[in-house]
Amino acid sequence: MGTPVKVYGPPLSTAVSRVLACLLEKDVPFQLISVNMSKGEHKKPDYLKIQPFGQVPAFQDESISLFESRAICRYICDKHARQGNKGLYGVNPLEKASIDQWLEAEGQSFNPPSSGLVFQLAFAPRMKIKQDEAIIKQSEEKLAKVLDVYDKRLGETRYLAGDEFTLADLSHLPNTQYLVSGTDKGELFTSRMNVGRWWGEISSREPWKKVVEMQNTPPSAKA
Ligand SMILES: N[C@@H](CCC(=O)N[C@@H](CS)C(=O)NCC(=O)O)C(=O)O
Repeated sequence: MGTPVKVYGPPLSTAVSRVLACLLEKDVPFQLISVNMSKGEHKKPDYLKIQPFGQVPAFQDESISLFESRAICRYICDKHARQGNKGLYGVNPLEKASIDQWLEAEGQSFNPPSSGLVFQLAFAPRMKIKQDEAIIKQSEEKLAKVLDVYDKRLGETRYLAGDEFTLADLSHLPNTQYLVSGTDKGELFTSRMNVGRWWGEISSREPWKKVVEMQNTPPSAKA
């Protein structure tokens, strides 16, 4: 077995947790490297060499450093196509096209309103930042429209890209976890029959449960 890949950033970050979920689905050993964001470590020159935007996660494997959680997940799946969950990123161009389409839908349509809500409702109070009611209202309305499309799709197929769990579903886990478990907006998901069924299925997968466990383990309790 080679050297474990390195993931920089806290599991509480949605983008970091996306990469962790992918690594666990693919059975890829990793080393999680702490980046203390409250001390601004993600803006320090050494860190900016591997993540020039000063965000988490950053990722290193062999000679490559990567940023952007969805690009990192695609790389992990391509490199380790034959291990762990082998169908996570599809096994042929047709499957990959559908997975990529729904991954893009997540990044372009689902993520903007859902991450807006996560920030306003879950992070702003912890950071003692005043919540912006206009952003909350606008994000909720936008997310509801996206989830109507998802509900129709998930009435036709078990998962977004077809009948198997893929990277497209996985990529929705981080924001949805916060909204369902940490805010009063969970009904956006659970009140929609097919979206609610889908959320129940994707959030009960062992790799994701492990990520949630990591999020709930205080840094001091980690080995
Ligand atoms: N599109 C990026 C987003 C990364 C991102 O927004 N990370 C947040 C934490 S979830 C962050 O580092 N925020 C601190 C900052 O922007 O200064 C990805 O998916 O990796």
